[in-house]
Amino acid sequence: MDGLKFFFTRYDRDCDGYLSLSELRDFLDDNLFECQIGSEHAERIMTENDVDLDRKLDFDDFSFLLYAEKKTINLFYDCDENHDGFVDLEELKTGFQKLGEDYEDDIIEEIIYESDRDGDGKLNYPEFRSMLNSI
Ligand SMILES: [Ca+2]
Ligand SMILES: [Ca+2]
Ligand SMILES: [Ca+2]
Repeated sequence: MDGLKFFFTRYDRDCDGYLSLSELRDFLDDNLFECQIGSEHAERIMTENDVDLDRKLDFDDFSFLLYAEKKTINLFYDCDENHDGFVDLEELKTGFQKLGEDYEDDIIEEIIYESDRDGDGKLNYPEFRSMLNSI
């Protein structure tokens, strides 16, 4: 499983392998990519990407939609070792080590603190994304 698949599975609540309009709305409401596309655009996004007109998005459609985010999503997924949807201190430390950067705990704490907007001590996807943009 890769990062995109992970996100897709999280929003495919009834596990039928498709995002329905309401599942797509939830996805847009979470605004993971801070792209300013709110759920009011769900209909349009569905129409633009729903090639076979069954009013559902399959994984290929979803991958196409998120093509530009793919790298960041996979990096997040690699760091989030226990796949709970958050990157915590240990996971971020290991993530940096994989990239050849060995930081002390207090540096990692600092990095998390800078980007941890909801103050829960770990990074969700939007926080992780802004962290990458800031280093
Ligand atoms: Ca579904
Ligand atoms: Ca985690
Ligand atoms: Ca957080």
